[in-house]
Amino acid sequence: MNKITLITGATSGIGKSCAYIFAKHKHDLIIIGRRAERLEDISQDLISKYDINVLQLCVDIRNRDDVINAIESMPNVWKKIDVLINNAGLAVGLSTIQDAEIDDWERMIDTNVKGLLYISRAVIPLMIRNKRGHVINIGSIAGKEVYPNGNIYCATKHAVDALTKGMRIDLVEENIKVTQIAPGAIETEFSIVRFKGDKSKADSIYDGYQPLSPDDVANVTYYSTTLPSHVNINDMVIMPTAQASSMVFNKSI
Ligand code: NDP
Ligand code: 8X3
Repeated sequence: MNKITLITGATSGIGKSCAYIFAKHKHDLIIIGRRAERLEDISQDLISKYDINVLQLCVDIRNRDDVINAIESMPNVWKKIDVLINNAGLAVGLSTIQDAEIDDWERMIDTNVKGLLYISRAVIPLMIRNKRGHVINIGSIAGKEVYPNGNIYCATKHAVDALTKGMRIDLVEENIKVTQIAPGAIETEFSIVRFKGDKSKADSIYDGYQPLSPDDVANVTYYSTTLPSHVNINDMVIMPTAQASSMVFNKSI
């Protein structure tokens, strides 16, 4: 029987790459995102390429009732989730505290912290019932350091860092692994979302050095699930070679 992996934010970037890598290794997938057409296209492609089963859940993870209903109403066969990848997340804006749009703060906190919690609260009891599981939270270098104008996004990713540690303590008695993957700069739709569709500003973030690709991050995410049952990666910081910290880049190569 194939393992079952649930991925939030599977319509783009790291989540989409994880879908392809886990599918290639014969995991059946529950894929979550808000863009229904992309979920459908990705599902069809995965099924035809890898001959796996895919369940699409078109859900906004900020909506607590929708998250609970979507997970509860899955057919029982899908409730034996082996791996949960809490990946959906975003930065919106890059401003000082005094100038920022408060609505941007709400989107980041509601998605990166509360959405991750709603999904986790719905899925973890299923893992406990099955007496096994692996929760992987996609954090960020922004959860380890704070950079100018990063304030709220950094705070949400520091929350993911703390929640990962808290989950690991709460779940140690339940045979459930908890891992954080904390990447540096990756070229995805992340910066387009952060700069609200301004593509040239988004592209300029990756000028002069080679950022990570979403496949780079998905590969280490998959690797963390391949270790023996007594071995867990607690926390992995993965950076472009040309990035030493949030603010220090080598753009001379
Ligand atoms: P993308 O913008 O490419 O992908 C984000 C994904 O999250 C999309 O699939 C999007 O799907 C989904 N998503 C966003 N909001 C919601 C929501 N409310 N409900 C359901 N799904 C949602 O960005 P990345 O792949 O780069 O980001 C993935 C994660 O990686 C994020 O948590 C981000 O913070 C983190 N990260 C990114 C880095 C980078 O430099 N890119 C570095 C470090 C961490 P849809 O729009 O269809 O809902
Ligand atoms: C995304 C990386 O440095 O833009 O989490 O915060 S950064």
